[in-house]
Amino acid sequence: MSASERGWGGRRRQALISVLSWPPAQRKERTGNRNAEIMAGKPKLHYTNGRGKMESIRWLLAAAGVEFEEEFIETKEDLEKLRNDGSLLFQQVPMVEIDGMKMVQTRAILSYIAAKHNLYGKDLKERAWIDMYVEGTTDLMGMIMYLPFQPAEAKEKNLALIIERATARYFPAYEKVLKDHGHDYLVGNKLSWADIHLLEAILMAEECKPDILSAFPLLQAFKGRISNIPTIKKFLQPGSQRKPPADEKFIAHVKKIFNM
Ligand SMILES: N[C@@H](CCC(=O)N[C@@H](CS)C(=O)NCC(=O)O)C(=O)O
Repeated sequence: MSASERGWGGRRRQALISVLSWPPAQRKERTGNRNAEIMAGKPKLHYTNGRGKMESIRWLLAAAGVEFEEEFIETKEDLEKLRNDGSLLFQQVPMVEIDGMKMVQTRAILSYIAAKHNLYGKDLKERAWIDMYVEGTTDLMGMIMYLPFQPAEAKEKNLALIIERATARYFPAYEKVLKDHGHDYLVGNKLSWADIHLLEAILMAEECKPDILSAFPLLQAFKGRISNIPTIKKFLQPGSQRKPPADEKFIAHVKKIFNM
């Protein structure tokens, strides 16, 4: 490192330390976008205190080893406040404050995080495969996510459909991918967003039917491997920011917030 680089680093550090000592309001007023980004800190997630569309974002951040804060929407008024503040581009959540942006649209948030943390392949083709695998798991998880919102009389039929789709459409496809290339991960022989998303989907599907992986030995091994990655292992432990499956009481609470 040259003396001038050291000097720049030192000056920059000093400047940052001095800026950080200002009260927050003054900091906001006096710093430009660049400093706002430097000091952006932990991403802040705005959603209910449940899984929904935010859960995959929590998973991806946790797997990438990124600490995050959560501000829960507990009432209709909390949601209205975000809307009135102009914080929600399409008046919807999930919303994530990250790197000076207020990001909405789950898929956009996820791909930003995946790219930023090197979980989105090394080239366009790897990205294309990751996208395809992620869309498949998104479709399966979407079916599972909406199950508790359905009327009682539709639930049994829809649960059977989820199990059929998981075991006859989605899991055979991922099992084949792992079998064909013989690698530990879905894409590029390296952990990616696709693996993290698939593990999330597997665990959700197992909540529907505990032995749902019985005909898929490679997916069973995959589940064990990916669950043991230290950041993911930590997220899977009690007390993490991972959310439990929605129960009746929570569904009623969410319906009130979103006027459903
Ligand atoms: N395409 C959006 C859809 C987001 C969405 O439907 N959010 C729901 C909560 S999970 C919402 O904000 N609903 C209120 C509304 O649409 O007005 C995404 O994937 O993030």
